[in-house]
Amino acid sequence: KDIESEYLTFPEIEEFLNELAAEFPDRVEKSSIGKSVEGRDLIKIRVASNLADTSKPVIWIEAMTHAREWITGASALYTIRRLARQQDREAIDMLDQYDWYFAPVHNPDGYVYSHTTDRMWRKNRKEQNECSWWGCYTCYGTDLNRNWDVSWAGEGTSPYCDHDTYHGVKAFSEPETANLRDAIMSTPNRKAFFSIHSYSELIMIPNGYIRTKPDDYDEVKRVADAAQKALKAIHGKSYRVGTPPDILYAATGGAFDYMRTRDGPNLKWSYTYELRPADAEHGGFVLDTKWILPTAEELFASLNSFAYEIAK
Ligand code: 0X9
Ligand code: ZN
Repeated sequence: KDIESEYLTFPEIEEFLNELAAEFPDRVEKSSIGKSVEGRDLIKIRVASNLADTSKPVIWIEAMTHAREWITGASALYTIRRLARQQDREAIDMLDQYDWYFAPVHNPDGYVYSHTTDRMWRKNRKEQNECSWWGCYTCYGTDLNRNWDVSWAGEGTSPYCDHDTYHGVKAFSEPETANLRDAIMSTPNRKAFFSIHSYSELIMIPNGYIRTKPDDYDEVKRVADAAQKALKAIHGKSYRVGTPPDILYAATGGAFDYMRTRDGPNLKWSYTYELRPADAEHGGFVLDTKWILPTAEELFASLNSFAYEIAK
Protein backbone atom coordinates (compact mmCIF):
# COMPACT_ATOMS: atom_id res chain seq x y z
CA LYS A 1 0.00 0.00 0.00
CA ASP A 2 0.99 3.59 -0.67
CA ILE A 3 1.15 5.52 2.61
CA GLU A 4 0.45 8.80 0.81
CA SER A 5 -2.91 7.71 -0.57
CA GLU A 6 -4.13 4.89 1.70
CA TYR A 7 -4.66 4.26 5.40
CA LEU A 8 -2.71 1.26 6.62
CA THR A 9 -3.98 -1.31 9.11
CA PHE A 10 -1.91 -1.83 12.27
CA PRO A 11 -0.09 -4.93 10.94
CA GLU A 12 0.61 -3.03 7.72
CA ILE A 13 2.09 -0.14 9.73
CA GLU A 14 4.37 -2.56 11.59
CA GLU A 15 5.47 -4.08 8.29
CA PHE A 16 6.01 -0.68 6.70
CA LEU A 17 8.18 0.46 9.60
CA ASN A 18 10.14 -2.81 9.68
CA GLU A 19 10.92 -2.37 6.00
CA LEU A 20 11.85 1.27 6.47
CA ALA A 21 14.23 0.37 9.32
CA ALA A 22 15.76 -2.31 7.10
CA GLU A 23 16.13 0.13 4.19
CA PHE A 24 17.80 2.81 6.35
CA PRO A 25 19.58 0.84 9.08
CA ASP A 26 21.97 3.70 9.86
CA ARG A 27 19.21 6.26 10.35
CA VAL A 28 16.07 4.45 11.56
CA GLU A 29 15.73 2.43 14.73
CA LYS A 30 12.48 0.60 15.53
CA SER A 31 11.77 -0.73 19.00
CA SER A 32 8.95 -1.36 21.44
CA ILE A 33 8.36 0.67 24.61
CA GLY A 34 5.99 -1.96 26.03
CA LYS A 35 2.68 -3.63 25.31
CA SER A 36 -0.86 -2.30 24.97
CA VAL A 37 -3.78 -3.67 27.00
CA GLU A 38 -4.35 -6.38 24.37
CA GLY A 39 -0.65 -7.14 24.04
CA ARG A 40 0.31 -5.23 20.92
CA ASP A 41 3.68 -3.53 20.67
CA LEU A 42 3.81 0.16 21.46
CA ILE A 43 6.10 1.14 18.61
CA LYS A 44 8.93 3.61 19.05
CA ILE A 45 10.81 4.97 16.06
CA ARG A 46 13.99 6.98 16.28
CA VAL A 47 15.28 8.78 13.20
CA ALA A 48 18.76 10.23 13.56
CA SER A 49 21.70 11.11 11.34
CA ASN A 50 23.97 9.10 13.62
CA LEU A 51 22.26 6.49 15.77
CA ALA A 52 25.35 6.12 17.97
CA ASP A 53 25.27 9.79 18.92
CA THR A 54 22.70 10.75 21.57
CA SER A 55 23.95 14.26 22.19
CA LYS A 56 21.56 16.10 19.87
CA PRO A 57 18.41 17.77 21.14
CA VAL A 58 15.36 15.54 20.82
CA ILE A 59 11.92 16.16 19.37
CA TRP A 60 9.24 13.68 20.46
CA ILE A 61 6.08 13.18 18.40
CA GLU A 62 3.09 11.10 19.41
CA ALA A 63 0.18 10.20 17.09
CA MET A 64 -2.87 7.89 16.98
CA THR A 65 -3.86 8.47 20.62
CA HIS A 66 -7.44 8.50 19.44
CA ALA A 67 -8.35 5.46 17.38
CA ARG A 68 -10.56 7.13 14.79
CA GLU A 69 -8.05 9.89 13.94
CA TRP A 70 -6.44 7.90 11.14
CA ILE A 71 -4.87 10.91 9.42
CA THR A 72 -2.58 11.40 12.42
CA GLY A 73 -0.93 8.01 11.96
CA ALA A 74 -0.67 8.44 8.20
CA SER A 75 0.97 11.86 8.67
CA ALA A 76 3.41 10.45 11.22
CA LEU A 77 4.47 7.70 8.78
CA TYR A 78 5.00 10.30 6.05
CA THR A 79 7.12 12.42 8.41
CA ILE A 80 9.20 9.42 9.49
CA ARG A 81 9.88 8.33 5.92
CA ARG A 82 10.74 11.81 4.67
CA LEU A 83 13.20 12.30 7.52
CA ALA A 84 14.67 8.85 6.83
CA ARG A 85 15.08 9.45 3.10
CA GLN A 86 17.02 12.72 3.49
CA GLN A 87 16.11 13.82 -0.02
CA ASP A 88 15.19 17.46 0.51
CA ARG A 89 16.71 20.50 2.20
CA GLU A 90 14.11 20.57 4.99
CA ALA A 91 14.58 16.91 5.93
CA ILE A 92 18.35 17.30 5.89
CA ASP A 93 18.26 20.36 8.18
CA MET A 94 15.79 18.71 10.55
CA LEU A 95 17.97 15.62 11.01
CA ASP A 96 21.11 17.68 11.18
CA GLN A 97 19.86 19.55 14.20
CA TYR A 98 17.75 17.02 16.09
CA ASP A 99 17.07 13.41 16.89
CA TRP A 100 13.44 12.57 16.15
CA TYR A 101 11.44 10.13 18.24
CA PHE A 102 7.97 8.91 17.34
CA ALA A 103 5.21 6.94 18.98
CA PRO A 104 3.32 6.67 15.67
CA VAL A 105 0.51 4.49 17.04
CA HIS A 106 0.07 5.36 20.72
CA ASN A 107 -3.22 3.40 20.84
CA PRO A 108 -2.85 0.25 18.69
CA ASP A 109 -5.81 -1.65 20.22
CA GLY A 110 -8.21 1.19 19.55
CA TYR A 111 -6.81 1.61 16.06
CA VAL A 112 -7.41 -2.05 15.25
CA TYR A 113 -10.92 -1.83 16.72
CA SER A 114 -11.67 1.22 14.54
CA HIS A 115 -10.80 -0.91 11.51
CA THR A 116 -12.63 -4.09 12.50
CA THR A 117 -15.68 -3.00 14.47
CA ASP A 118 -16.37 0.68 15.05
CA ARG A 119 -14.87 3.37 12.82
CA MET A 120 -15.75 6.03 15.41
CA TRP A 121 -13.91 4.38 18.33
CA ARG A 122 -11.74 6.84 20.30
CA LYS A 123 -10.34 5.24 23.48
CA ASN A 124 -8.13 2.25 24.18
CA ARG A 125 -9.76 -1.15 24.84
CA LYS A 126 -9.27 -1.64 28.58
CA GLU A 127 -12.14 -3.67 30.08
CA GLN A 128 -13.79 -2.08 33.07
CA ASN A 129 -16.38 -3.62 35.41
CA GLU A 130 -18.62 -1.07 37.05
CA CYS A 131 -21.26 -1.61 39.69
CA SER A 132 -23.95 0.80 40.82
CA TRP A 133 -27.20 0.49 42.81
CA TRP A 134 -29.02 -1.27 39.96
CA GLY A 135 -26.34 -3.83 39.16
CA CYS A 136 -23.03 -4.41 37.45
CA TYR A 137 -21.97 -3.91 33.84
CA THR A 138 -18.88 -4.09 31.69
CA CYS A 139 -17.61 -1.31 29.49
CA TYR A 140 -14.52 -0.64 27.47
CA GLY A 141 -11.95 2.01 26.98
CA THR A 142 -10.06 4.80 28.73
CA ASP A 143 -9.43 8.08 26.93
CA LEU A 144 -5.62 8.14 26.79
CA ASN A 145 -5.62 11.93 26.51
CA ARG A 146 -7.37 12.19 29.88
CA ASN A 147 -5.18 9.65 31.70
CA TRP A 148 -1.97 11.65 32.29
CA ASP A 149 -1.19 13.04 35.72
CA VAL A 150 -2.02 16.69 35.27
CA SER A 151 -5.09 17.73 37.27
CA TRP A 152 -6.26 14.18 36.57
CA ALA A 153 -10.07 13.67 36.64
CA GLY A 154 -10.78 17.39 36.39
CA GLU A 155 -12.53 19.52 33.80
CA GLY A 156 -13.41 18.00 30.43
CA THR A 157 -13.22 14.39 31.63
CA SER A 158 -15.76 11.76 32.63
CA PRO A 159 -15.80 9.32 35.58
CA TYR A 160 -18.03 6.95 33.60
CA CYS A 161 -16.27 4.23 31.66
CA ASP A 162 -18.94 4.16 28.94
CA HIS A 163 -18.17 7.79 28.09
CA ASP A 164 -15.74 8.83 25.38
CA THR A 165 -13.70 11.03 27.74
CA TYR A 166 -13.45 8.46 30.57
CA HIS A 167 -10.27 9.30 32.52
CA GLY A 168 -9.49 5.77 33.77
CA VAL A 169 -9.34 4.44 37.34
CA LYS A 170 -6.27 6.52 38.19
CA ALA A 171 -3.59 8.59 36.45
CA PHE A 172 -1.44 6.33 34.28
CA SER A 173 -3.75 3.35 34.84
CA GLU A 174 -3.19 2.44 31.18
CA PRO A 175 -0.05 0.71 29.87
CA GLU A 176 -0.13 2.96 26.80
CA THR A 177 0.23 6.20 28.78
CA ALA A 178 2.56 4.81 31.48
CA ASN A 179 4.92 3.35 28.89
CA LEU A 180 4.97 6.48 26.75
CA ARG A 181 5.67 8.64 29.82
CA ASP A 182 8.59 6.39 30.77
CA ALA A 183 9.96 6.32 27.23
CA ILE A 184 9.86 10.10 26.86
CA MET A 185 11.11 10.94 30.34
CA SER A 186 14.08 8.60 29.92
CA THR A 187 15.14 10.17 26.61
CA PRO A 188 18.09 12.51 27.17
CA ASN A 189 18.14 16.06 25.75
CA ARG A 190 14.41 16.28 25.12
CA LYS A 191 13.49 19.65 23.78
CA ALA A 192 10.04 19.59 22.18
CA PHE A 193 6.91 17.45 22.22
CA PHE A 194 4.07 17.24 19.73
CA SER A 195 0.77 15.47 20.19
CA ILE A 196 -0.93 14.89 16.84
CA HIS A 197 -4.74 14.75 16.75
CA SER A 198 -7.53 15.47 14.31
CA TYR A 199 -9.71 17.23 13.36
CA SER A 200 -10.30 21.07 13.30
CA GLU A 201 -7.08 22.49 11.78
CA LEU A 202 -5.50 23.90 14.92
CA ILE A 203 -2.08 24.30 16.50
CA MET A 204 -2.63 24.45 20.24
CA ILE A 205 -0.32 25.89 22.85
CA PRO A 206 -0.25 25.49 26.64
CA ASN A 207 -2.18 25.49 28.85
CA GLY A 208 -4.93 23.07 27.92
CA TYR A 209 -6.06 22.03 31.40
CA ILE A 210 -6.61 25.48 32.94
CA ARG A 211 -7.46 28.92 31.65
CA THR A 212 -4.34 30.64 32.99
CA LYS A 213 -1.52 31.11 30.51
CA PRO A 214 2.11 30.25 31.13
CA ASP A 215 4.60 33.09 31.71
CA ASP A 216 6.26 32.48 28.38
CA TYR A 217 2.95 32.45 26.50
CA ASP A 218 4.05 35.15 24.04
CA GLU A 219 7.22 33.30 23.09
CA VAL A 220 5.46 29.94 22.75
CA LYS A 221 2.74 31.60 20.67
CA ARG A 222 5.23 33.35 18.39
CA VAL A 223 6.86 30.04 17.51
CA ALA A 224 3.45 28.46 16.82
CA ASP A 225 2.47 31.43 14.64
CA ALA A 226 5.61 30.94 12.56
CA ALA A 227 4.75 27.24 12.15
CA GLN A 228 1.22 28.21 11.17
CA LYS A 229 2.61 30.47 8.41
CA ALA A 230 4.94 27.75 7.16
CA LEU A 231 1.97 25.36 7.05
CA LYS A 232 -0.18 27.85 5.18
CA ALA A 233 2.54 28.38 2.56
CA ILE A 234 2.18 24.77 1.35
CA HIS A 235 -1.49 24.54 0.31
CA GLY A 236 -3.04 27.77 1.64
CA LYS A 237 -4.64 26.21 4.72
CA SER A 238 -5.05 28.54 7.71
CA TYR A 239 -4.75 26.59 10.94
CA ARG A 240 -5.78 28.55 14.01
CA VAL A 241 -3.33 29.04 16.90
CA GLY A 242 -4.30 29.29 20.57
CA THR A 243 -4.78 27.47 23.85
CA PRO A 244 -7.36 24.66 24.02
CA PRO A 245 -9.67 26.63 26.37
CA ASP A 246 -9.53 29.60 23.97
CA ILE A 247 -10.02 27.81 20.65
CA LEU A 248 -11.45 24.33 21.53
CA TYR A 249 -12.15 23.36 25.15
CA ALA A 250 -10.26 22.80 28.38
CA ALA A 251 -9.47 19.21 29.33
CA THR A 252 -7.31 17.78 32.11
CA GLY A 253 -5.05 14.73 31.96
CA GLY A 254 -3.66 15.45 28.48
CA ALA A 255 -0.21 14.48 27.22
CA PHE A 256 1.00 17.89 26.12
CA ASP A 257 0.07 19.56 29.39
CA TYR A 258 1.82 16.79 31.29
CA MET A 259 5.02 17.31 29.30
CA ARG A 260 4.90 21.04 29.72
CA THR A 261 4.11 21.10 33.45
CA ARG A 262 6.02 18.02 34.64
CA ASP A 263 9.02 18.35 32.42
CA GLY A 264 9.07 22.15 32.42
CA PRO A 265 12.67 23.18 31.78
CA ASN A 266 13.19 20.39 29.28
CA LEU A 267 9.98 20.19 27.29
CA LYS A 268 9.31 23.89 27.24
CA TRP A 269 8.05 23.50 23.68
CA SER A 270 4.89 21.42 23.87
CA TYR A 271 2.12 21.60 21.29
CA THR A 272 -0.99 19.74 20.14
CA TYR A 273 -2.10 19.65 16.52
CA GLU A 274 -5.59 19.05 15.23
CA LEU A 275 -5.01 18.16 11.59
CA ARG A 276 -7.44 18.32 8.66
CA PRO A 277 -10.30 18.60 8.01
CA ALA A 278 -11.75 21.86 9.33
CA ASP A 279 -15.15 20.43 10.25
CA ALA A 280 -17.61 17.57 10.07
CA GLU A 281 -18.87 18.71 6.67
CA HIS A 282 -15.45 17.89 5.28
CA GLY A 283 -15.46 14.40 6.74
CA GLY A 284 -14.57 14.96 10.37
CA PHE A 285 -12.56 11.98 11.58
CA VAL A 286 -13.15 10.19 8.27
CA LEU A 287 -10.86 12.22 6.06
CA ASP A 288 -10.86 11.18 2.42
CA THR A 289 -7.62 9.48 1.38
CA LYS A 290 -6.95 12.13 -1.27
CA TRP A 291 -6.12 14.55 1.58
CA ILE A 292 -3.50 12.34 3.22
CA LEU A 293 -0.57 13.71 1.24
CA PRO A 294 -1.46 17.42 1.47
CA THR A 295 -2.17 17.12 5.20
CA ALA A 296 1.12 15.33 5.81
CA GLU A 297 3.07 17.85 3.71
CA GLU A 298 1.61 20.67 5.78
CA LEU A 299 2.48 18.94 9.03
CA PHE A 300 6.03 18.41 7.81
CA ALA A 301 6.50 22.04 6.78
CA SER A 302 5.22 23.28 10.12
CA LEU A 303 7.44 20.86 12.05
CA ASN A 304 10.35 22.16 10.03
CA SER A 305 9.47 25.68 11.15
CA PHE A 306 9.14 24.59 14.78
CA ALA A 307 12.53 22.88 14.59
CA TYR A 308 14.10 26.03 13.16
CA GLU A 309 12.46 28.45 15.59
CA ILE A 310 13.14 26.54 18.78
CA ALA A 311 16.81 26.11 17.86
CA LYS A 312 17.31 29.89 17.87
O1 0X9 B 1 -9.96 16.17 23.35
C1 0X9 B 1 -8.80 15.93 23.00
O2 0X9 B 1 -8.10 15.11 23.58
C2 0X9 B 1 -8.20 16.65 21.79
N1 0X9 B 1 -9.19 16.82 20.76
S1 0X9 B 1 -9.75 15.51 19.93
O3 0X9 B 1 -10.88 15.91 19.14
N2 0X9 B 1 -8.63 15.02 18.92
O4 0X9 B 1 -10.04 14.46 20.85
C3 0X9 B 1 -7.72 18.02 22.21
C4 0X9 B 1 -6.71 18.02 23.29
C5 0X9 B 1 -6.24 19.38 23.62
N3 0X9 B 1 -5.66 19.42 24.92
C6 0X9 B 1 -6.37 19.78 26.01
N4 0X9 B 1 -7.57 20.29 25.92
N5 0X9 B 1 -5.80 19.64 27.17
ZN1 ZN C 1 -7.73 13.25 19.38
